[in-house]
Amino acid sequence: MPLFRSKAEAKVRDAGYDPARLPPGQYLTEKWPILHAGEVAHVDLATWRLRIFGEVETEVTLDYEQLRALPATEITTDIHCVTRWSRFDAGFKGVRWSELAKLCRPKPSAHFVIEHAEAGYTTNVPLAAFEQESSLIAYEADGEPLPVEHGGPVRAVVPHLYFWKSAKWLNGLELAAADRPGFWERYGYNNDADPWKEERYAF
Ligand SMILES: Nc1nc2c(c(=O)[nH]1)N[C@H]1C(S)=C(S)[C@@H](COP(=O)(O)O)O[C@H]1N2
Ligand SMILES: [Mo]
Repeated sequence: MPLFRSKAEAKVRDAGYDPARLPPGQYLTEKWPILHAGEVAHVDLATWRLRIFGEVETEVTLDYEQLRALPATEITTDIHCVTRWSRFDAGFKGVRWSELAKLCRPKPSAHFVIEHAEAGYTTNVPLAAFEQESSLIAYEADGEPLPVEHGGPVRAVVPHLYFWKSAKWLNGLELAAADRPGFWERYGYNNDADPWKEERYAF
């Protein structure tokens, strides 16, 4: 739809951004939409754990304090939802996969990560996606503790893929030898989810 595309690009230009930052079929939103299946999960910080398991030499379980004690990284990134909104310059702070890899030591057979979240939400990505410098296990957004409606206390942020690949209310990272479709992937979303290739749906 070239008309929609040019309108969306014009809005990006008017907002002072380079239109080249907008992936095909997306539009810019200034606010941060809240999107998830089911209810907001209310996670108790005291009992929250991140379990890293599967194809690892050492299974690791971190509580919130232990996660916060690891070297942190801050990123500013654009995020893209498959429902077509994009938000620019979202700020996140958290821990890179490289830090967690030092603790769990992935086996050579580990090629995929299944993100596990509250209420059974899962999503699958290649381990290589997690290894990207812009991917984080995030506990802050825009300088504040991650709001519960955006997945607090801890969510995944894999911003180069459509945002359903970034599980809110994260509680597990399963390293897997073989790929396994997650929640939306089983409902026909594209397994690869590259917004620049418009990999929205499987068919
Ligand atoms: N646990 C969980 N994480 C989830 C989802 C979900 O339904 N449950 N939805 C995904 C989708 S489709 C999007 S676009 C983003 C939205 O994140 P936001 O609400 O912080 O914008 O969360 C992703 N992570
Ligand atoms: Mo989404």
